[in-house]
Amino acid sequence: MSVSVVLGTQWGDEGKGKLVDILAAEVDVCARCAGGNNAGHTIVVPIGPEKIKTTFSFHLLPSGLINPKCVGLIGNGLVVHVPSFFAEVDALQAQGLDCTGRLFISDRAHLVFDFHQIVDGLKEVELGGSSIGTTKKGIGPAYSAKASRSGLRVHHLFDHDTFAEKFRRIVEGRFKRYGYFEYDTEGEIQRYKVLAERLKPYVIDSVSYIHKAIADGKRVLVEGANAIMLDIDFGTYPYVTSSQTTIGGVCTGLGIPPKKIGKIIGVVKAYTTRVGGGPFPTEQLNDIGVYLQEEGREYGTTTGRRRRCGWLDLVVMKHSCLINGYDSFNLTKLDVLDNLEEIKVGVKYLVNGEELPGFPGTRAVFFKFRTDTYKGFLADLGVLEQVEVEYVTLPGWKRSIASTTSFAELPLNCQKYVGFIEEFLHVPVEWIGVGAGRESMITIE
Ligand code: 2SA
Ligand code: GDP
Ligand code: MG
Repeated sequence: MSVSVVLGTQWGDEGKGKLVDILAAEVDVCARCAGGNNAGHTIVVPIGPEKIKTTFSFHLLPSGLINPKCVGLIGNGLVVHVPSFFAEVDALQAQGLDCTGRLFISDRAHLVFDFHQIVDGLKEVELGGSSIGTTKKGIGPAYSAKASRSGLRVHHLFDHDTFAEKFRRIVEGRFKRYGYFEYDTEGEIQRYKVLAERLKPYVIDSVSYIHKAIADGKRVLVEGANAIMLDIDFGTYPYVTSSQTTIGGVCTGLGIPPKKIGKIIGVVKAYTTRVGGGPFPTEQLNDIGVYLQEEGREYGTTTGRRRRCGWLDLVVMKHSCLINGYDSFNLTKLDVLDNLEEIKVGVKYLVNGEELPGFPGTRAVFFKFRTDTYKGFLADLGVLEQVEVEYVTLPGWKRSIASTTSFAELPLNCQKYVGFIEEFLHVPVEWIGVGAGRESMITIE
């Protein structure tokens, strides 16, 4: 089957970009299906004859573009901030990566404007103490406009008069809702007239394009952005992003039927991180959290924010497997655990001493909670804030695995850690990340 998919299995930043970059050596098209430039993928690759370690940061563009033969496709499911798109194209060009003629955007993708970003910030202020902790890239407001059928899509840029008229109306609507904020509406309209000309060569009917690629036997790799726990349906709503970051989003975000999808690969960080607000049952607000944050260099690729850190949560992972149906895993950042005496893994959620049968919301259960009359955990976030996590403690391996190139070379306790995850989730680990560089990846045949 010619379509493979790489998805985040936790709260994002598992290291999807690095695997996509490696797999892109063997693919013809690398496509994004959801999200926008809220995503952040950092890839470290040796460049040129001197093999100078170079770091690339991708936000909106597909990470497969580092392979010069790979075409990048931004599907209909994305929201695109055009100035940021060009900023990324230019930054890659400055690093020697030319995307000319091999980067395309769907005519159906929705547009994110600066006013969406302003509104994103205003909405966060309105939420006060319960703010989401968004990236303030305008993602939520742009997807809200899409859902309420008032959004502007890429194709609208090519009918300037109609675009200008709709744009003015939309901005007026935002002023009515949020009060007047400083915004040069007419200046923006003119700016987009110029941007539209520059964007023209990138815009295609992405649905026909991807179907032709599949029919021609081209190998397509779909790069997931964010991750299941940030999915608008299956994540920790409302502390989620506004797109479908799960397997369904691959079909709706590119216009391909499920039967065309072959392999589904889940990227799992050897511990857990989360950026922004919301429940995080295995979070470690102690020395362990600080250790993971520092050893793992856990800072947001897009915003530079510190990521919250905790142990691997296999209850989350079970939920993740159920929704996305992974064929195999890439376990990443295993090297970050090198110096730990012992490593904990969350295996059960308990409420009032009783075990939940799964991640809240995966199965309706009826328990006594808060009051006798409250009838079910369902997907109530309040439950997640109350759960007590039961851990299994595994011994650490206390040596560096950074230069390991095969599974057999890994210390026995490290192999056991990998085996524990595989057995618990019934999904094989196919790759193991032991460092940030492209070369630091063990493939298990
Ligand atoms: P938004 O901006 O509306 O999508 O934010 C909603 C929630 O989704 C989270 N979110 C992310 N979580 C992890 N990584 C993301 N990408 C960047 C990275 C983040 C960064 O790779 O490091 O640089 O801060 C990402 N994008 C969105 C966000 O924290 C909110 O909880
Ligand atoms: P993504 O959003 O899933 O693509 O992940 P990010 O790029 O936002 O965050 C992952 C970070 O971990 C990046 O800085 C990567 O360079 C780094 N990384 C990826 N895999 C590994 C690994 O196996 N070991 C270490 N130490 N770093 C890794
Ligand atoms: Mg990221």
